[in-house]
Amino acid sequence: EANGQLTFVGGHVKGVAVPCAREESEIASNIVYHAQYTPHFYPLRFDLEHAFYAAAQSVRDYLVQRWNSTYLQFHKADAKQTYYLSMEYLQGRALTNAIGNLGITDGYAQALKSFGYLLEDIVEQEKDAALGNGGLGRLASCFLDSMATLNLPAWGYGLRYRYGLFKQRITPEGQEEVAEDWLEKFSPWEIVRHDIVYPVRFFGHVQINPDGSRKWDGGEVLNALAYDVPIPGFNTKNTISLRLWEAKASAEDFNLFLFNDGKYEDAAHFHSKAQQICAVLYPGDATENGKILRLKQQFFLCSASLQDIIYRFKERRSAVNWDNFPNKVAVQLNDTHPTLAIPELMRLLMDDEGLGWDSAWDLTYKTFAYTNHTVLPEALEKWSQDIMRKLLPRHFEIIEEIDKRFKEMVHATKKDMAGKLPGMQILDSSNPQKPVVRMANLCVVSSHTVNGVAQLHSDILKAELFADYVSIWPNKFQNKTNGITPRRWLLFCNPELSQIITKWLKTDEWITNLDLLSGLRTFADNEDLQEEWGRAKLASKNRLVQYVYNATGVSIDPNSLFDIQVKRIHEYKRQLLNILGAVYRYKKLKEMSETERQKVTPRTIMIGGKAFATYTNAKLIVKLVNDVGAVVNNDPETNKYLKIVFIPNYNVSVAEVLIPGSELSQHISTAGMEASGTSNMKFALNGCLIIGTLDGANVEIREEIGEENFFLFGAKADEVPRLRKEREMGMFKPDPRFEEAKEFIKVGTFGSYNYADLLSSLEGDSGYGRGDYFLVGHDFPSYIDAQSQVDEAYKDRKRWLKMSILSTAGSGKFSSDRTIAQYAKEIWGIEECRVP
Ligand code: NBG
Repeated sequence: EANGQLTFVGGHVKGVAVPCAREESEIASNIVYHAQYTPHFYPLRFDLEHAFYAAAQSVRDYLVQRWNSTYLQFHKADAKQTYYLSMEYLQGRALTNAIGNLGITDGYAQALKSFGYLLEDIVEQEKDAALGNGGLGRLASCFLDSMATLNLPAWGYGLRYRYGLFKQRITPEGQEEVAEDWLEKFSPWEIVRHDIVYPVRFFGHVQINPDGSRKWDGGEVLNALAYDVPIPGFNTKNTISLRLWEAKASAEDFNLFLFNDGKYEDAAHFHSKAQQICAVLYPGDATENGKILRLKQQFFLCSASLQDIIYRFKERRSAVNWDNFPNKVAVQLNDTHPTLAIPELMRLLMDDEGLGWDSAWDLTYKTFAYTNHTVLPEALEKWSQDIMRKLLPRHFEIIEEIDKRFKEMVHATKKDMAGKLPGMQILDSSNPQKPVVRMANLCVVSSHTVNGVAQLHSDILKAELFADYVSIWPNKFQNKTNGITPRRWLLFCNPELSQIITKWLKTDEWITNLDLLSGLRTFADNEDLQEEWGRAKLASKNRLVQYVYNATGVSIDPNSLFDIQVKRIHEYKRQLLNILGAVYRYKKLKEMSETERQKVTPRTIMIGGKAFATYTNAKLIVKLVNDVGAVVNNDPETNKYLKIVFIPNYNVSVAEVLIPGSELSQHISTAGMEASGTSNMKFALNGCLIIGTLDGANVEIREEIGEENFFLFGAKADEVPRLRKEREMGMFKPDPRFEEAKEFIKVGTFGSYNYADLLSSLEGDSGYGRGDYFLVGHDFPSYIDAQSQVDEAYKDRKRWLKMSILSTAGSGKFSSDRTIAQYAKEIWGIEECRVP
């Protein structure tokens, strides 16, 4: 409007109900419309792949209208809004989720059937969007689902990586990484917003104006262009955005003169720089170039998102009163990767908007909150001061000033803590050769709230990593135990079990109020429920049998116990403990007579996960699992009783097949090292029992489902330091079974590859990555004992089914709806803003 206020023009705003087709015929004609009029393929063809794209585009139409209404609703209400900043999102596939959340799954199934296609096959056509690594990225995606479902004014910001997390191929040498081309054709969900573009600068210099104000100038400037992905809530019209930034150079940056002179690469220099930024997630950072590129990525996300947030803040009011900013904006930092948002907001407020330091700092402090997701030292980001100063000269000045003022504050108001400043300050120059910026410290000093992701983890943060800050700001630290969306992780991936739950609870309200699952406890002994429960599990197991066969060529027995460990491969997650246990099991089977073997509970052990491309030991673990499997699975004497399968290319879509079919899952990290874990919640929710340590969210899961339904083993977090010390002092005596398992590998049972290097990480007295830092040897005997208890429990089918029902019944707490409601109330201060 003339006064600059935003209103929507066009047909759909006033009084027009948001349509949502339920009729098969209307859906079918929408699909046909897209096949014909928004074509991306050869004309007059409509095979499975074409049908998927046309179907997805037609779903997007329904979403677009809801999406616009949601934007308008937030705009009109001028509600305080949360912006979730994350370098990672593991969205997976979107079709099942979208039609499920819209409640039009049956309509789509029928419409597609009228073209001769099965919805299940159409769904398989979609690429898995893996713009993330592991738990932290999938958590961000679950959070978006809950924000939309709870009708919260909240959004996600991320980067539109050209290639997602690599595709994992398994060869005789182990893991091979292949670029994952999720945008090979196009993504039917995203909408490019050609008019949402912000400049992002790198390098250059700081110019000091006559009045003392500062301006960052020169260097390289690239544009950030917005791509929006719709995030529909369940059973609501609210549809929020995941805004992903792509880097672009402008046409002026293309040097036509050089091009015509035959200097093609030079001519497109800036275009290639732009392409590098969003090429891949976590580019290798061993070189200085690699480090600069990663920092560029982080800053690119932060700068574009904050400019956009400020734009929207201004758009929603005619006169800007900056004091109001933290009443309208909350920014959540998903780990330290988006930390640069802090100095960037300071810069924008001071240098562009003309605020003084004190006001800018006050607003910044009230705006940001930070979630820590790990205590592992190698994951706590530290950036070289030299690189930071070069790439972001103005931000480096601001960080220096924040650090200086923090130290002054401590000297002035917390004198007793002054001695602790070397560990607390942001800039660490203790090594003059390698001065660094400690990003977690910057986050803690600049955020109003800091949280961990499970109770144990939050306690460790307060007692150890951030203990000194607690003395300064006792109320800054909170816990927000992670959660998972029950839509994707039960309703859609396990329809059989969902139907049974709805039938027995006589309501489907559990889908948005997961605590209601506790109602199943009353029926845990009921034989009819147990029978139905067992049948649903078997159906999922059969689907998994088929999947494993297609993916690996290995046939597995649906009547064996399905035992799964899937997660990123890391020494602290102890896939080595799992495989050593499996090797031990195999050796014992070999030593038994056939009559003895017949009494054994048959097992299928499945291990899956990706190893970081440069993480040598993790890659060796992948190879070892495959080598062990190749021998064990082909041993006619024992392979009725034991199979060991490596599941290649683990990702969100694979998880959706594995988790429903699982009976036992392993969450066996060294206590104190896994911040939370979230797959443990998904497995438990699907009636899978857990063998695990008292680590991360395992502690709370065990509390909720009952200790008698959890196979516990291993050292406790508070014992770990002492055990490491004893080990260093040469006081550790390994259990003979542990030695036996290692020896069985060393003698070449599983091929000619020499695993001495890998196994030596479990030997010697001390050191990170040596001297068994992760206490595999210490926990091995109790692990083997817990596994024997599993075997016994499985023989009693009634008991097992009861435990399985109780696992699901106790999983209510682990809904991301609960987690997000807590963030909204206790950190962000935002409220529901529902599209009528
Ligand atoms: C991971 C932790 C997990 C946790 C997820 C989500 C990082 C840095 N951390 O234990 O390892 O479940 O974050 O909070 O990815």
